[in-house]
Amino acid sequence: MPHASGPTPPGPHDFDAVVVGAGFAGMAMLHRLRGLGLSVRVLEAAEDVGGAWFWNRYPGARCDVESIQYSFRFSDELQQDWTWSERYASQPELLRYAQHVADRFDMRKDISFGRRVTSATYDERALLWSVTTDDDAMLTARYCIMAAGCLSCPSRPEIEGLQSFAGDIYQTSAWPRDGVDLAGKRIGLIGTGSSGVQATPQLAAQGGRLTVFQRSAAYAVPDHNRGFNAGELDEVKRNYKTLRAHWWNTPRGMDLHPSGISALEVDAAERERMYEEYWARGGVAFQGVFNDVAVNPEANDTINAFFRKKIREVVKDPATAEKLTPKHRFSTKRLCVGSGYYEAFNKPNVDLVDLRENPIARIMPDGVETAKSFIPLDVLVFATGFDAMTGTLLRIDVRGRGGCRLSETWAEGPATYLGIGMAGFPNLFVVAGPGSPSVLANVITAIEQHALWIGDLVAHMEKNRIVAAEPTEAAQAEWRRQCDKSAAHLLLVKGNSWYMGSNIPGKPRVFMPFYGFSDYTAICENVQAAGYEGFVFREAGAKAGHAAAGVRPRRVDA
Ligand code: NA7
Repeated sequence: MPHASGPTPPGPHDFDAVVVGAGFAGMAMLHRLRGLGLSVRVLEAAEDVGGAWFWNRYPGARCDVESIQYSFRFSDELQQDWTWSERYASQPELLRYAQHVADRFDMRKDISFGRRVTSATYDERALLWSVTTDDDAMLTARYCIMAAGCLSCPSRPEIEGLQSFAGDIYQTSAWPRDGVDLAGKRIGLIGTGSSGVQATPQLAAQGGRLTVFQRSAAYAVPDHNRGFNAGELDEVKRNYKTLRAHWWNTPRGMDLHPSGISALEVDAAERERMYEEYWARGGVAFQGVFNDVAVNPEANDTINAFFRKKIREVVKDPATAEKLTPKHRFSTKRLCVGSGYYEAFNKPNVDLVDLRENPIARIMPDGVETAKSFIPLDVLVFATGFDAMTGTLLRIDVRGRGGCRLSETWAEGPATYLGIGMAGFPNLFVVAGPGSPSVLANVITAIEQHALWIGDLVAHMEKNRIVAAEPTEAAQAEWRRQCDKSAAHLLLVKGNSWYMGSNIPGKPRVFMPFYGFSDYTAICENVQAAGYEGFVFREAGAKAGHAAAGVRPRRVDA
């Protein structure tokens, strides 16, 4: 770990740290940094905490990780007091949980709501970050922590005539706070990823007509959601410490009940029995069924065939069943979880448009014209996903040393070290972003690991009078190779998904996360044990600090 001395201590500043985003990542960072005795200001675009669970209020929105696992572990009192009502928590319950955490730890006093960060600029002389928001306010801080989420920059395709649509347009990821009255409406739903799959049965139940526009068919497993049996939660709470330690040491930071066996080492009857067993278990744990379905094309063929069979069993019309059968390999996109998806297409008021054979030609004021027909609509719902992992950070004008722009250094894809730091951007740290397990793990667990690690790094800097830390270019380049290597065996990297940037036209095709939570935590621990190998530290010089150039910025108050 090279040390360079020389810079003076930071000039006068508003806060020790600014955190961008008050979702679970921002809250975890606030808690951690406050625990170090630092002054922290969190800037949040929404009017409340919750991040993804504040915005994604579409009918049917629900977490695909079990609630007992999708929750913070940093406070035993918190996990003992909070009682989940369902195996998979709905959006309203998750939002209540986020609000409970904010209240319980008195977080709101350090959060400014309704302020979207527009730029973050590093002042090399003052060793400070200047962060501006969309109301033209600015604050300065020694550390800038980006906790803005991986799935928080919505993507809506440009379709000819969209502006002319006279009905209502909604996006699943920006659903109106007070809900929408869709009773009896003719609804067009575009997109059949996780959100579209969860929304479909709910929209179909509104009594009107639902037309689902599908580009890629979904692999959708039932969640078999339910309340908890008597004593079930008590048992979990009694064993939380052991359970959390076990989940922490898994490749996904959660329990997928892996069978540990190959789909090819059992005969067809046993394979079928196991698929049915894991189907009955439901949820993302379905992926634990065999250890090679996400890796080996031959094993993968068997799971594709199982889905084909399942869809045919459920969907009565064979032509619709065929359209609903995915043509891409299982695991090359994120597995969708939700109940009643395939069943919805048996309802007389639900239609499916396969956009591969019948693309949208244009949107008209009163509906959608496809290559083959016209579909009259009152409402259009976009469930078309996000500019994932990089979109949120890149819409902030981030400038580091020498004025270098993040948008330029990431032009070929995200470049980070451990997914946490970036060369050229001292003291800017990212929580659960690109280059880390984040979206390929239980994201709350991934967030907590980052909050701990970044907190330790900051504590080390404070203790040793280190005023600036950033990774070397070499460490960053090597990390790119490590990220690619982590996933090289997965079929995921051969497919088209938002993990690869494929859903956004013109986005570089790069595997953006790191695969393997437990491998990742081990690497982070080694880096830390080696004195933060890969980072360059700058220690405070002897001279007194000097003020930031220019006018002193207006302070951002709560
Ligand atoms: P996803 O999973 O990215 O799904 C988006 C869906 O929208 C997917 O079916 C896309 O088809 C479809 N899409 C995207 N662009 C178009 C256009 N131009 N025309 C038609 N269809 C389109 O986003 P979600 O919100 O469902 O889920 C995101 C994550 O949030 C999810 O993984 C959970 O973690 C929560 P495609 O597959 O690209 O052919």
